Formats: sequence, structure tokens, C-alpha cells
Amino acid sequence: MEGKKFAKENVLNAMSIGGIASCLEDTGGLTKGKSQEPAPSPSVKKVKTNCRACIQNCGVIAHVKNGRVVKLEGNPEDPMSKGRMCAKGLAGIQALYHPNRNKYPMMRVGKRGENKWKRISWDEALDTIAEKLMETREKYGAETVFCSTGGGGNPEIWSIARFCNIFGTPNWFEPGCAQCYLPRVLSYTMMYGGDDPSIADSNALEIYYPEDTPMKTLVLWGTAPAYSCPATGGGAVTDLRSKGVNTVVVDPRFTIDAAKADVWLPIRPGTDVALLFAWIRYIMEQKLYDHEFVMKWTNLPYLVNVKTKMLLRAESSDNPDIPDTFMVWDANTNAIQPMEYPWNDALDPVLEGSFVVDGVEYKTGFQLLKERVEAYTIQKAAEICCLDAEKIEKAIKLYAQNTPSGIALGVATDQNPNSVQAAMSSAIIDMLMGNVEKPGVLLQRFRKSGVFDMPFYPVPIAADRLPQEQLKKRLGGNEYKGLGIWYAGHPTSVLEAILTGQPYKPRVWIERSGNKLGAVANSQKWADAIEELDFIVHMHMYPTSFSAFADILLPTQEWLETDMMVEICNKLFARQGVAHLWETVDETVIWSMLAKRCGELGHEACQKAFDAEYMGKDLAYWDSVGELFDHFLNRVDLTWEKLKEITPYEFMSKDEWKTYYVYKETNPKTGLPAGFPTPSKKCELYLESMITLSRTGRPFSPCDLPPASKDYDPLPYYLEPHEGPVSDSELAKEYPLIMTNGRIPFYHHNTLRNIPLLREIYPVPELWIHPKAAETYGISEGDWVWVESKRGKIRALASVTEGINPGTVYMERFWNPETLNTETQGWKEMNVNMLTKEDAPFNDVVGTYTLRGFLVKVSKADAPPEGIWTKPEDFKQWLPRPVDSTEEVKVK
Ligand SMILES: Nc1nc2c(c(=O)[nH]1)N[C@H]1C(S)=C(S)[C@@H](COP(=O)(O)OP(=O)(O)OC[C@H]3O[C@@H](n4cnc5c(=O)[nH]c(N)nc54)[C@H](O)[C@@H]3O)O[C@H]1N2
Ligand SMILES: Nc1nc2c(c(=O)[nH]1)N[C@H]1C(S)=C(S)[C@@H](COP(=O)(O)OP(=O)(O)OC[C@H]3O[C@@H](n4cnc5c(=O)[nH]c(N)nc54)[C@H](O)[C@@H]3O)O[C@H]1N2
Ligand code: SF4
Ligand SMILES: [Mo]
Repeated sequence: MEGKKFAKENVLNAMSIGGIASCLEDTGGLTKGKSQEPAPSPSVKKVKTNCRACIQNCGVIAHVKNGRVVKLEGNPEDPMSKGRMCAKGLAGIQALYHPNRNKYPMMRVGKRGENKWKRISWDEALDTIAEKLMETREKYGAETVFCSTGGGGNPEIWSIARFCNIFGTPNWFEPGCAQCYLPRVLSYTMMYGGDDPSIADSNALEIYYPEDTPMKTLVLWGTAPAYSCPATGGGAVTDLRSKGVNTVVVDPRFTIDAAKADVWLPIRPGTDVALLFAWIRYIMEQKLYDHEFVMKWTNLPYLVNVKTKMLLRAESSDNPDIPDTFMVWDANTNAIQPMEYPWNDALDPVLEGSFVVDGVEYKTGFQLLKERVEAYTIQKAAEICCLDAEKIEKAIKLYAQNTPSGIALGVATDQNPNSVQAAMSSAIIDMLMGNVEKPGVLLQRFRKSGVFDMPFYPVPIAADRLPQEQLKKRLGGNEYKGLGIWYAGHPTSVLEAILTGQPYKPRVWIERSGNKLGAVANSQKWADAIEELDFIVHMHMYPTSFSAFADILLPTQEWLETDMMVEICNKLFARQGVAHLWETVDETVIWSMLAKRCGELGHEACQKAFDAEYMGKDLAYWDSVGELFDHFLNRVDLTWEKLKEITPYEFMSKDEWKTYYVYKETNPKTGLPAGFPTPSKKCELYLESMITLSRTGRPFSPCDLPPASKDYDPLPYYLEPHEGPVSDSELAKEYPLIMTNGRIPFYHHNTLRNIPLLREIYPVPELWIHPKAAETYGISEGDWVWVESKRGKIRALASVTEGINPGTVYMERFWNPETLNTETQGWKEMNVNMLTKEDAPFNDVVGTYTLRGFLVKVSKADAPPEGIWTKPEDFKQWLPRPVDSTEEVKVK
């Protein structure tokens, strides 16, 4: 299971952190920076900062000696990581001083893909890009420029959205979004308006104080915190377990968390909604739900017009503090009655039932939900999901009877077309149980600092600057209106538009992330599309396969070079750059300077983006990040300089921050309980707003959009995986195994694949396969195997294990920086996204495609892919080459 197939003597010995330290001290600078004087006294400065080798932002203390970072350790003041760091974070020094960093802006001189470059100045780079952007806008329209970012929670996400809005293109995307987090954020936001329970996205905040919480059962559903956030959530879950909290793990793979669980349910990939429905059905049927909470604080007693699917209203309200008045069936009067908010004691609403009034049929939300899940008995779910019925029942009972409890839903269900429905179902279960805003549960609205307007990062996105006629041109934006919550476009719709020219042809791509060819589904098709583009810019810390296709490369900063504000529980941290190398530039500033250039070339909106009065709350563009941060920190009477000095700043005490029962607080304007920030101020398990969203884009779109091809369903539904043994038995004859993915703790997406320390631990991707399946296909432990889908063929190293069902296989994403200059450009050998499915069916609300739960076949290969590195000594040429810090580059 551990899968460590390679000896790891040499490099690791040379590179224990002490090893790195001595190596950094001794070289005297392979590249000379500003200073050539003899080294000053070797005092070590300890600087508090935050890691960003994944999305957790762990507090770090960086040891800096003679201007060089020589050691990293965790900062115990961080309430989530409590001083822990993981291998990726500790590899920060190797990432910072990697010999192959992008050091200067570069311009392509060879043919596209040939990887030949010349160094240019920042001025020339920005001028060239701006000229190309303006020329394209003039000739074909601003919408033919598109941008993309990466990283899942990358704090630069809003910089990109902002630039696009100001430039006038509605097209930017992230390969996460519909595939990551957005389905959950959308569902939980619409259903109760509070945090979603994703541990890997730093929510589920209740878990970080194991000594305080009365939590008894935690369900890890499609999430593996020991892998995806080892230092934060992974550590917290371990602390909870050691305190006696029971865990249920729903995961096809026997992860570390699964190994420690009270019940492990190794589900067939992509069938989660069927299992969630069985949970809902069982909880309803056995009356395990919290009756009082369901009656008073959910909209399930309200009547729904069966034909129109809309809730029946006695009265509409124009006052945002008072919701519309909905109707219930009252048992006292045996008649339909208005239920004033929040509750009328004179009424006795019926929770379950169908009623006909004046020839119109109404049902309660509860009744409709019950009918929706009716077919999903435990037995049925066991058949669909390939699980043991008794274990399913044991898991539900643990969750529903050993309370308080909560379901932490991970990214797994975001990666197939049933995504939004899985999140809705999981929310329904916690809400039925009344697991909302009380101590010991995950659905919470703890206080925030108030510093940030946007999640993750303060950049104001300037949504109002995008002309409405441009917004309507967003690729995929009208069909998948749920993407509107993050103002994003739909990757496959962009891809199809490039290949077909319909409805118009995108021509210029500015991309800021690791290696898109390793992150998007069916990457070969993207590579074909790239050939069609006029101009491509890639911003990253080092070249990746994607860079080979670019016309201009811009060198960005490693986390040890960047400044950022980070909010962790009740504290604000300053991630502060502790070094600056070569000509790398902070990205917040790069986008601002690009807008400035476009303004100089006559782009009116870009010119106005520098006018403070005109931009108002959207802020004028900035020359430095400090300027931007000061604006926001002013809200808590701080400046960026001050925050750096006092980091971490506790903006309120832990007890003030951890606020329970926010919905019960009195709204001073009405004297009534404030309720939830939803249209009914109740938890909306019957999500009527889905219908409005599909027809207009409201509440996320600032204007009405043309309706989607069909209404979104207010209740979840189960969708059998499209490419699976049930839906396509013919295809399953040729491709009999179901492929899924999940994180490993050594890499963050496509980053860090060039780090010797980490590649030594996990040099090549493993294919997990059950012994029975391995026998069928003649595969033994440690064999190289071919893995093939309808779309492509790659290789992996077989790990034969009972930690996966016989019908399922598992593999992680991978690309090989060592073969960048070969024909494969590093992205074809072992990249699971050569196999994944970018096309329909998509999730109807957000357009999710299939990354997990599709068909493959496996056969023995004779050899590993040519040119890949597997041995510790191979990675030596990537060992850090320390350099002295340079002055910050002033781009104007
Ligand atoms: N087959 C398959 N494909 C997948 C997935 C899967 O499970 N299976 N997962 C999907 C998911 S969930 C996601 S989110 C995507 C990710 O895919 P991408 O978004 O393309 O990922 P990367 O760019 O490799 O990942 C991390 C990026 O975040 C940047 N970053 C991190 N912190 C900072 C910061 O503070 N400032 C700046 N400027 N940049 C920062 C890093 O530089 C790096 O570029 O991949 C998706 N693709
Ligand atoms: N080390 C590392 N940490 C990361 C990242 C990274 O790339 N590397 N990426 C970050 C990002 S952007 C994200 S989104 C988070 C994701 O963090 P998590 O939500 O924890 O996600 P994963 O580990 O990708 O997937 C969780 C589990 O889902 C299982 N799984 C696969 N298919 C299915 C299925 O159909 N149903 C169910 N129930 N389970 C399934 C996988 O085996 C895996 O163990 O991690 C973040 N942290
Ligand atoms: S979990 Fe690891 S990589 Fe992620 S922020 Fe923390 S130390 Fe860095
Ligand atoms: Mo993600």
C-alpha cells in the first residue's frame, strides 16, 4: 500500500533539511546577485510567513541566513496546522532555488513547441502582449481573448477575473471550478448560506478545536484529509479520532483515513448520489431526523405546486429582512394556511402529504423529497454502489445516532456529472439531522475578520465593468449558470469554440497555472486546440509542458517570494516574501501592468481602471500589493507593514469567533430571528432557486440571461455514470475497469513534480489494482502497465493491493518535467488526463465533466516510458542552486 518502490538513499541523505541548509550556505552563489561582499555574520533571521505549496496556507517560520532561506519550520501559532508542516511545504527551499526556474521574461524564437527562447525585458514582454490583446480585440472582439488560472483556491483567481472584466472578455476558467469545490459552494450557499463542510478547502472549522467540540461522528465522504491537507485537516482528524470521535469513510481507495475508520465504504466511483439517497431514505423512514429543526428551520413543510414546481406563496415581500410568506397544510383546520415567518404556533403543519386545492395539486417539500429517494433502499444502494448492505446501515446508524455528527464532503463528487446533486444530497442529510450551527457539527457560520470581500483573496473583481452584452457571450455561461457564482466560463465550451469556431473562435490565451495539459480532461484534444490559437502567454515559476506552446513566458514568484494576507480561524497572517530571485514579479502586479499597457494603447475601460473615483468600491489598479492590502487592512485599523510586524494578528478571541446558532440571533430591524441568508430564511432543502437560476442566472448574474435548455431540478437526482458497466455494457467489454483518482501527499496538482525530495519519495504514478484483477490481466506488483481509455493510452507502475475493489483502479495525475525537451513534452507518458472525459454528459447546473468514474483497460507493458527518471541519482540535477536575493523588479 505504501508503494515505495525505489531505494532512496542518495538524494534524500544529501537533502535532509540540514543537508539543504549546509548546501545553501556553502556555495557562495552559483548565480551572482547584487552582493559580492564577504558574508556578514551568520546570524539567522526567523521570519513568520505562510506556506503556499498547497491550498492550506500553513503558518511557517522561515530561517534566513545571509539573505538565503536555509530552513523552514511550522508556526505553532497557526490554529489549523498548530506548527505542523508536510513534505510539500518543507520542499519549499528546493522549489525556490530550483535550477530550472523561469528567471526572466522569455519570447519564443523557434517554432511553436520547439522550446527555443530568447530573454526579453519586462517592458518588451508587456508591450508585446498588450499590443496583441488590443489587435485581437479590434479585429475579432474582446471575447476572443481568454484567460485561465489554476490551483484550486489560488489566491490569484480574482486577479484574473478582474482583468477579464475590465478588458471586456467574459471568458476565463479554472480546471477546478465545475470539477472542484464550486458544486459544493453553490449548493451549500444556496441551501443555507453558510460555509460548506470541505476540510481540504479549510472549512469544517469545527474540527480544529478537538478539546472543545462535542462532535461524536465524522463522515469523510470522498475526501482524504491525511493526503489532501496533512498538516491542517489531516492532523485535526487524527486529533479527533484520538479523542474518541468515530469516523465513516466513503472512498474506493483504502486511504490512511479509511484504514483508521470505524466503517469504510469502498464505493463504486461515480455512484455517490445513489448511496446518499439511501441515507436520506433511511433517515426519513426510521424517523431519525430532527423533527423540530425540520419543521421550524427548513422549508420542507411548505407546499409546492406539483406542476410548476414553485413554492406556493401567500404573499411576496419587498423587504430583504422579511421573507415571502409560504403556505402549509394545517392539521388543525384541515386547510391550506399561510405560515408567517418564522413560525405560527396556532398552526399544526403537516410534513408529509399531497393536497388538491381548487383542482391544483400541491405536495410538501418533504413529500417530494421522500418520493425522490423512494427507490433507494439500502439493498438497492448496495447493488448500485457495489457495497455491503450491512455496512451501509452500520454507517448510517453511527452517523445518525451517535451525534453531534457531520458529513465532510470532498472533491470526489465534484468530478463527475452528478456533482451538484451530490452536494445537495449531502447538505440535505445534515440539515434533516439538524446538524446546523450547533456545537459539534460542520455547517457553521463562524465570524470573519471582515477584511476580505471575496473568498481567498481581496482583489475586487470589478464585475460591473463587464458590459452585459459581453457577459451574455460567456462560453457555457448561459447553459451552466451555476458557474456564475464564481463568474467563470466552462472549459469544454471554450475548447469546442476553438475547434469549431462556434459561436465564435477564441484566439489568444493568457494562462497562469502549472501545466494545463495535466489538469484538464482529454488533454490531447486541448493540445490540438492550442495549435489553432494566434498567441499564448504562460505565467509560471518554471517551464512546464504548457510553456512549450507559449509565445511569451512570464516568470512568477514562488511562495517564499510573495506577499499575501491569509485568514486562518480567528487570526490574520501575513505571508511575506523572504527572498526575491531574478526578475520574478508578483502576479497581482502583472495583471495591473497589463491593464495599464492596454489603457495606453487606447482601451478606455483599462484607462479608467486607474481612476480611483471612477472605480469606487472596485478600487483603482495598484502599483504594489502593499497598496492593495492597505486598503483592506484599513478595515481593522492595520497596514500591511504593521501586519507583517505583528503577524499573526488575532482579530477576535476564539470564543467570539466561534459563533453558534447565528440563525437564532435577533435581527434588530424586525425583532425576529435573523434566520439563514436564503430567500425563505430557512434551510432550503427544496431548492426552488435552482429554477430561477436556470431561467435567469439570478441571484449570481447581474442581469437576466437567456434561459438554459432546461430548468435545473430543485431536488437532487441520481445519474448513473455515463461511461460505466451499467450504462455502456458494450464498451465495458473492451474497457472493463473503472478508473478513479485522488490526491497523494507529495505533490500539489501539477506542481512540485520537479522536486528531488518528492520525486524520490514518489517517482512515478502507481496504478492501484486488486489482486484478482491483476491476475486476470497477468499483472504483478511492480510491473509497468499500459492504462488505456477510449481517448488515450499511458503507462503506470502496478501496485497490487486489496485496498481497492476488484472492478476499480486508481491513479494520480502526473507529468514528467525531465522529458520536457523530448517529443512527448512530458505530458503524454503517465498523465491520467490523457484518459479522462471532457465531453457530455455534463452536470446541468455547472457543466462538470468526468475525471473520476470512467472505463479503462489495463495490460502489461514491457518497459517504462522512455527517458523518465526513477532513481535518486537522476534527480540530483534538480537539487537547489542557491542564489542571492535580487532587488524587486519594478515593472511600470
Ligand atoms: N484527472 C484529474 N484531473 C484533475 C483533478 C483530479 O483529481 N483528477 N483535480 C482537479 C482539481 S480539483 C483542480 S483544483 C485542478 C487544478 O489544476 P491546475 O489549477 O491547473 O493546477 P496547478 O496550476 O498545477 O496547481 C497549483 C497552482 O496554484 C498556484 N498557486 C498556489 N498558491 C499561489 C499563490 O499564492 N499565488 C499564486 N499566484 N499562485 C499560487 C501554483 O503556482 C500552481 O500554479 O485540477 C483538476 N484536474
Ligand atoms: N497533496 C495534495 N493536496 C491537495 C491537492 C493536491 O493536488 N495534492 N489539491 C488541493 C485541491 S485543489 C483539492 S480540490 C483538494 C481535494 O481534497 P480531497 O477532497 O481530500 O480530495 P481527493 O484526495 O482528490 O479525493 C478524495 C478521495 O476521493 C476518493 N474517490 C475517488 N473517486 C471517488 C468516488 O467516486 N466517490 C467517492 N466517495 N470517493 C472517491 C479518492 O480515492 C480520494 O481518496 O486537495 C487539495 N490538497
Ligand atoms: S499542508 Fe503542506 S504544502 Fe500545504 S500549506 Fe501546509 S505545509 Fe504547505
Ligand atoms: Mo481542487
